[in-house]
Amino acid sequence: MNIDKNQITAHNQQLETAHRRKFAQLVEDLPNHEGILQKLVDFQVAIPSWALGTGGTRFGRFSGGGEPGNLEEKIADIGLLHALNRSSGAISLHIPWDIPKDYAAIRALASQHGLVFDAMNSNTFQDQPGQALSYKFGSMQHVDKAVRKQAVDHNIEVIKHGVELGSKSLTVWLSDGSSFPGQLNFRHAFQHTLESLQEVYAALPDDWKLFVEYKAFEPNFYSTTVGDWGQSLLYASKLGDKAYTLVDLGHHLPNANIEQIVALLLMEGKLGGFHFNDSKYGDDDLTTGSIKPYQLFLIFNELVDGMDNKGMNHARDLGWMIDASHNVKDPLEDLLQSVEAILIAYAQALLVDRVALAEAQVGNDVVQAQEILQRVFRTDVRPLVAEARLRAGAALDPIQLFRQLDMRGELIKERGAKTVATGL
Ligand code: PSV
Ligand code: MN
Repeated sequence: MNIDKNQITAHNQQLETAHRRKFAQLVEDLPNHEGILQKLVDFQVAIPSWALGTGGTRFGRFSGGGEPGNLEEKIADIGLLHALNRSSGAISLHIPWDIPKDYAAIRALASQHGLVFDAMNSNTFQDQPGQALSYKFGSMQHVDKAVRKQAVDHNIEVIKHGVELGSKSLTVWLSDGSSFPGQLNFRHAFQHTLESLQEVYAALPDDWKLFVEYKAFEPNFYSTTVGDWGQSLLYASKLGDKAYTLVDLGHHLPNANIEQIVALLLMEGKLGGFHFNDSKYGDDDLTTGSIKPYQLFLIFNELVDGMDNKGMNHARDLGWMIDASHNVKDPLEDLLQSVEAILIAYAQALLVDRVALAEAQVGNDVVQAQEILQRVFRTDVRPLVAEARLRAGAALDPIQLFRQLDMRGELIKERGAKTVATGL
């Protein structure tokens, strides 16, 4: 199903008077809001092809109905999101869950929806039907060179798919590690992984980036071979200029100071990509901003500060993606909520008075530093984000419109109630 422009206009007309009032009140004290609005309009968050179905846990999966059954339908779903919020203009594919059969047709369909192809994701954490060798004991770290080669070849294959689609980056997330002490020689595992990554890196086109994603634990529960930002940075540094660390918010041990991690990675020019989600306990895959919105704001505060310090373009110079797919919400509504939370945190970070904050820091004025940050965090910037949407031709309230038009009902009519999207 498609959303008609007129449906968006009609929806916006219903809400416009109330919106205008709230927006005018908010910007009374914000002299620079025009520049901020443009940044919000430009900011795009990629949607992963595996987040469009209801996620499962190892205990079960409860499909919500109308889930996309193939890549074309996944693109259509992201097209719907983008039509509703104009901030989801990119798709990130996971191979082999979404192998494109006809590149030209897939490219044409994506561009019809205003979508570009963000980072490609390889998968050596699952065995695929017919696969010669198993990843049970790891892929790039494996003691058997033949397994490592299979993992390297798969990644090179993923790059080839990406080149055909116009993607410019590859994200490598490895589940490699060990579950019991003594299982693994850590040095050998690191060395094998590095050598494997070097082979993939050698196949990377000149204008591509390689993102090395880390994760503290799961599915391995004793050690992970790319377990934290230090290890990821070590690989990325040894690989070369086109290799970067990718930060997934759910991949840290509890209470990790992620804002400090991103500040230092940016300082080193080694932060490449970002996976948004939220969590209470681990890699919970909850909606971004649903549990720790203050942390999200603090992370964005460092992102904006660090990118500005390097003269980076906020919208283009890092890969922004949502990586979440939990098991109880409508996945499309959930993604709309995540994008909204990201834009709110970004808008708040843009509002931080950096001159005053620097003064407070130099003066060791701890109280004032906290006041500056929390003043912004406690400001309701939703009218600013809504205004950016209005200017971009999107809906003032995407979730409300999604429900008004009974889009899930329409998708179920189109695709059936028992469809299950590929993914985890
Ligand atoms: C792993 O937990 C991860 O964050 C990686 O980015 C994967 O590619 C993605 O989730 C989907 O499994
Ligand atoms: Mn991730």
